[in-house]
Amino acid sequence: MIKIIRKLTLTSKNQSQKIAKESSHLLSAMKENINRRWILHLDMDAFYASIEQLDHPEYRGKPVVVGADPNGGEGRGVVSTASYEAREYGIGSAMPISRAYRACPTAVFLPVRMHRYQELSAAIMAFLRNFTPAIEIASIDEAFLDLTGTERLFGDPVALARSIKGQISAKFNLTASLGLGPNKLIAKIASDLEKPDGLTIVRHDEVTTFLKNLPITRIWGVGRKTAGYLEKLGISKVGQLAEVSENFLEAKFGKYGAKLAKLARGIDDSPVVTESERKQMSKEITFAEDVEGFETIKPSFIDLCERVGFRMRLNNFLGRTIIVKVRYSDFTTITRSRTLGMTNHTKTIIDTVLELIEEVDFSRKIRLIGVGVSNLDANSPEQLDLFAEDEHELEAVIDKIRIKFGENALRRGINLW
Ligand code: TTP
Ligand code: MG
Repeated sequence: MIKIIRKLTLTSKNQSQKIAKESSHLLSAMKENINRRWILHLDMDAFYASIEQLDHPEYRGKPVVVGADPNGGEGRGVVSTASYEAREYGIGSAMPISRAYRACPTAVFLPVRMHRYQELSAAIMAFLRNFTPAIEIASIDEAFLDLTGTERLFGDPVALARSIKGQISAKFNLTASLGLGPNKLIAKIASDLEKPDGLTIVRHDEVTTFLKNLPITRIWGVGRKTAGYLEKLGISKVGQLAEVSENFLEAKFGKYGAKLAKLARGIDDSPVVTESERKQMSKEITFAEDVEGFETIKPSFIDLCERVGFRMRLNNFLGRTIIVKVRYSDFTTITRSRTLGMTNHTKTIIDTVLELIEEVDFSRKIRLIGVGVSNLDANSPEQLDLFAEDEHELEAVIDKIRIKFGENALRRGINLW
């Protein structure tokens, strides 16, 4: 009897040990799964300029600058982007167009053909949706894809990233740079590292080594001011920043400091936010050099309105509140907003923004401007048809025709405003 009891106790002890072992395996597998996200970031190379070179073979291999009219070096406004050939001359986005002209007067200077870029952007994003519904369209030429759990359908995420890259260049005749990593931060840094036409894979156990020697400005939110302060302390590499205590950074930079400590260690839990989960659509430009004067800055505001409006229509969104943001060179920031009826019409956004910025002081040097629409509502297709009766909302329909049949199918009066 004693033997039997002992045996029973032994069995149940063994069993409970086995169960404990299994559940700890399960837990760590689950934990690992949580930690084992695979995020892909894709960013097209020299997007506007590459499209110009695609549409005009005679511009291929030449320095191409897309943006404001250089007007023989007297032009106002800024560069939207430059081809990699033009970058050799030090030309880049947000630089005054007059400076770009001085750097390379023989470059091909072209105006922005926003509708053409939007048309290709829409096609590329639609293609990317084939791989995962968890896609965050971060800008006109940039998206995050959460590939976690897509293995069963598409196999290894590393092979999938390679295949997506190949398919983009085969389908669209444009190159993209991709970064694959355990989170958005790493994926974004990775996609930028080997531009153009790059593919950088950072596996989960490679994060620390990957970040170690990168400059701290690669980390989200580390701008001139933060970097300047840290550099005075002798911290210029991410690896050095990762050794600074979270408490210290929090004491110095507040809430962002705590986040910064995590980012420096490669920790970023931020989710890929799909368009339907988005609370606000906004777009900002940080000028390469601080700029002043309404006439200089107005085209950039209009450009931002175009980009925000298109993305809203692309995603069937309507929004109520239009917001503008202006950050001066001393980092003081002002925002102005106005709440209207529901809209996603570029002209309404532009009209409202132009009214809102009437109160802005353009005689001071400006570092950054932004345009956003909040109070968003997903629009149903039925609503869209209803609105289409209205002249304003016709634009949504026009976009769709344009996306389907190409830019020349319908052309909007370019100087509508
Ligand atoms: P980016 O992806 O920042 O630049 P890019 O695609 O031209 O070059 P890269 O190879 O470095 O990615 O921006 C995408 C497009 O957005 C760009 O082609 C033009 C537009 N844009 C502006 O109009 N103004 C700006 O200040 C920036 C940064 C981009
Ligand atoms: Mg790009």
